[in-house]
Amino acid sequence: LKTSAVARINSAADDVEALRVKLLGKKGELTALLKGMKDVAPEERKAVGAIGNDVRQTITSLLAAKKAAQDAEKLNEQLAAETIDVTLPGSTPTIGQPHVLQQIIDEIEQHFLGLGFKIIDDTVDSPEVETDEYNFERENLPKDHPARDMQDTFYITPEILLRTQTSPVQSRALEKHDFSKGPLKMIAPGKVYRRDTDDATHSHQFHQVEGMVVGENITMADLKGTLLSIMQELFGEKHQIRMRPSYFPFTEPSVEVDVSWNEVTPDMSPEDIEWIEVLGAGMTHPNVLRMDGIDPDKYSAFAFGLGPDRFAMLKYGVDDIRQFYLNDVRFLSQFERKG
Ligand code: FA5
Repeated sequence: LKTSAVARINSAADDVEALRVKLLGKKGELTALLKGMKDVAPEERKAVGAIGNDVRQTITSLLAAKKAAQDAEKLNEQLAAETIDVTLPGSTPTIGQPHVLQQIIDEIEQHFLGLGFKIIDDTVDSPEVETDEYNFERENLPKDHPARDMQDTFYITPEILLRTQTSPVQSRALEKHDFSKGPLKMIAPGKVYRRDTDDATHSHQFHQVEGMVVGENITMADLKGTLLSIMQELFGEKHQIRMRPSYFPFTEPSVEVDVSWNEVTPDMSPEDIEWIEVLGAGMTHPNVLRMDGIDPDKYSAFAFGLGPDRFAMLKYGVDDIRQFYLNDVRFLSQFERKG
């Protein structure tokens, strides 16, 4: 048995375990042989038993060695098969990027941080679910004010609504501001909602960036300079801005701001400039300051509300605002963040 077992183990192709069962298992060949012990004369049993043990040990260690050799061979084969061929062309993994609207908002934030503005934390002081009081009343829009119709509103209860503008953040920021530490200079980016019918330039959900500066001797010139700086940052030095008289209940005077779509050069006549409206702004109404506990004789303020969705449309030539909200990767992947 020993001789034949050694030969069989050496030539075993793969299933060492099956061979072990065959040789040493309960119904195996060695067991069968040892069953014959009962016929062996008692004085020879010891010697025969020793031979049996020797055979078992030899077979066991040979099987173990064979198994180890086979495992090593398998491992080598696997390693050879898994070797990376560095000469094969690589496949580029898809890497995500911030949404194009977030990119515009980031650019606006960076610009205003550079001007010393603070950004209002939109998780704490800039709620999307607002009260009628902050969204309208504190913005000089009492319940029966006709200008409420300018912004069609999603009401949750008669007093709670989805904010139609980021302007309520003005009051929330003012409440927390300590004027002994200097003027308030803030921006507040965020989402707003209106019951507008969606079309190419209107979405029922869009973004605004509110801005406000409150301090002593703040003038319309400060407002104009601030808006000019952000427009030129986003659209380039050669673009002009134009302020047109407008109406908002919370600012007096109020303006709407156009940015020149084409670049303006000294030799151009005014008729050649193409203007596009991008935001609303003005000098904060004394009523608003008073409701926020600020003395309008001591302080003056300007505020603006700009629409990053419209900015992105202009900047990238997107002709339908709904594209921003469809989450089509083919569309969004065009706007790779630069730098
Ligand atoms: C306001 O919401 C005022 N709160 C802005 C303001 C703030 C004025 C502070 C004065 C002082 P208006 O409704 O015009 O204003 O909206 C401002 C900007 O939001 C618009 O210029 C436009 O860029 C954008 N916008 C308005 N409605 C939509 C809409 N349905 N879809 C996309 N963008 C919109």
